[in-house]
Amino acid sequence: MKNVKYHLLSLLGMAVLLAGCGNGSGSNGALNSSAAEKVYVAPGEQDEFYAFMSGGYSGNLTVYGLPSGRMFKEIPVFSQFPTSGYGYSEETKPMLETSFGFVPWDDAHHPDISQTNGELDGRWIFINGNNTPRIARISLTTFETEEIIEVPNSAGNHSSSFITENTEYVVAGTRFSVPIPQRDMPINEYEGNFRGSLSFISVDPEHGHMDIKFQLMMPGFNYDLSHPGRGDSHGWFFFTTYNTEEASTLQEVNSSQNDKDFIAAVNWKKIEEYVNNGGGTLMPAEYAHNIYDEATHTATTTMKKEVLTVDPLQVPGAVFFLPTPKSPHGCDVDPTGQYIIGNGKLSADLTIHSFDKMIAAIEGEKFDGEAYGIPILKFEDVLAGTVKSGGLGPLHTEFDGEGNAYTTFFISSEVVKWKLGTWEVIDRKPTFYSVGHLMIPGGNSRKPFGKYVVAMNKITKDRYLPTGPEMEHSAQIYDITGEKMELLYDFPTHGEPHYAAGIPAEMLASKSKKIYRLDENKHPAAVLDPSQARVERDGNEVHIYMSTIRSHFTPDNIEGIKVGDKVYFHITNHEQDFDVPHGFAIIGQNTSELLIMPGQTKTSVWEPKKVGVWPFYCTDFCSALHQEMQGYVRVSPA
Ligand code: CUK
Ligand code: CUA
Repeated sequence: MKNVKYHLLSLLGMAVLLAGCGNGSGSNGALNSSAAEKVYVAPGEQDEFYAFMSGGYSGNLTVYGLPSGRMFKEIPVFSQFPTSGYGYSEETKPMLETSFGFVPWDDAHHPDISQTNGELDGRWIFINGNNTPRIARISLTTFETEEIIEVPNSAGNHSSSFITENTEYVVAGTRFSVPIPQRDMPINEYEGNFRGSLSFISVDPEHGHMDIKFQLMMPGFNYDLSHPGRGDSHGWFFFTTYNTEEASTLQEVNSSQNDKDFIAAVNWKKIEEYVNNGGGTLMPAEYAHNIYDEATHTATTTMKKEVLTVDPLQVPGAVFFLPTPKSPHGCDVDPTGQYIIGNGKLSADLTIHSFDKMIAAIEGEKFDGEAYGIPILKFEDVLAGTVKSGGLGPLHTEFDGEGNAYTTFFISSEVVKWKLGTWEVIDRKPTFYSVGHLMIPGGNSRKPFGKYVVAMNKITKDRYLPTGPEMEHSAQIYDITGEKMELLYDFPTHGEPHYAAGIPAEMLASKSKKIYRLDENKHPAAVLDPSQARVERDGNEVHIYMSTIRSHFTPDNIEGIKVGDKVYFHITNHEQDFDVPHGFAIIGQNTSELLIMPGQTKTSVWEPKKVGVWPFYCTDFCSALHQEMQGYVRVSPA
């Protein structure tokens, strides 16, 4: 076994080397004019799909159009964003509060759109922060991050954030197992002492507010990825695991010794019932819950103190392990909910489990031992089939709704199309290079929209003009309407997209919010009429209540400020036209500019250090008199 593993790992290295050799446009992609026509969106015309791509280590979410590959927006989520002042303005700083303090960055991997009856409903999109475990909810009306909840007892929040069929829960699983509760102990005593947690976070159907309903306390494996059951398997959730050896170091020799790791199958409905009947144990746990209120344009943080935990052994029949070769990564469920696909990243074949067979094996109590009291099912009893892919390093699978599945292969750098049920390979196309996730709009729901698959590649190399040592990652869009896939186009992405979620444009565009109404602005420092604009001093704090409209600030010239003061600019944008923000920047400002949307109030703090007369101005070219949007602050000695 070890030899095979070393062989695969060295191939992994080779894929990276080979990537540099891919030259000669003949094999490198789409060259014909029909491909160009398929991605061409003429000036003034609009794309057919929105694609929301995770930003990876940028901590944000980017919005693209498909098929054009044009980037429309970067939505700040876990990272401060100077472009709009997110995470810098007084109103948005609370969004980035955690039990570790202010954490203005994260690593965002898996966006997932809210669903009703297993179909995309376009209300919200959720995404995980991996590093300091958090889940965010973003409104698909305003495209603003509205809520972030921290996940306690978790570390490397990776098997997240996937949504159950009616958005009952957004689910977050731990990648790293850790001591729970955290404590000082030797790392090499990992085995049997570290634990993993799988968090079921309820989503209030009206406002989308999140609340940790329960955390399932699991053995100390790594919980890598997950997906909900749907259709027949609705009520279950599936998680891939690796390091079921519980090695405390994952240098190659120690990990991947087991021939098979597991997919953990969790009957969350059963646990929900247990919890609703008073089951579970409240455990002290500190975590932040941050909510942005659209009426006040302001976020607030609540520190929570405890979380409800559930020991799987207390709920018999709720958790089972399905043996799955070989360090599985992706965990995907087909649109019918019948097939659970585990992609062993150190395996060439794909393992497909059958939900019906799993239920039959559970009912027949046909177990093959247990791990920490959790029954292990027999591999043969739950196996639906194997795809002899011929590829290497399978990672992730999406579905077209026509009975086909598409799996990415990192090492052999390709997308393989195969048929559900017969397991035969239908087509394969190279990616440039070393693809991670892929996305078909709606491709992880009961109703995929088909048409395109987007491959998100890890290595860019020669695809674009060189930009020094660092290249943006590259995405590729393929037409999947025919039997064979056709590569249409490459486009650069931002940060490192892992997963993405796509949705027909018509489901979002018509309900996209165009302005915030000034008469609905409930910000406590809002200036709803320029006559209310004023300067108020309170000790060494100065509050400037300012309004702005093309093409001036009220007030504009401000005197009476002293070195050592803390000056709050509360600025309300009085415009009521779509897409007319005003900006605000003042010399020496060490936070960020503000970008204030029509009807909105935002606040920036400035602590003047030097005596003088200092200008401020609007940073967004808003009218012919934009350059006239200015003012001065006179700063006198303390
Ligand atoms: S992971 Cu990145 S390629 Cu975080 Cu979903 Cu598999
Ligand atoms: Cu307001 Cu430029």
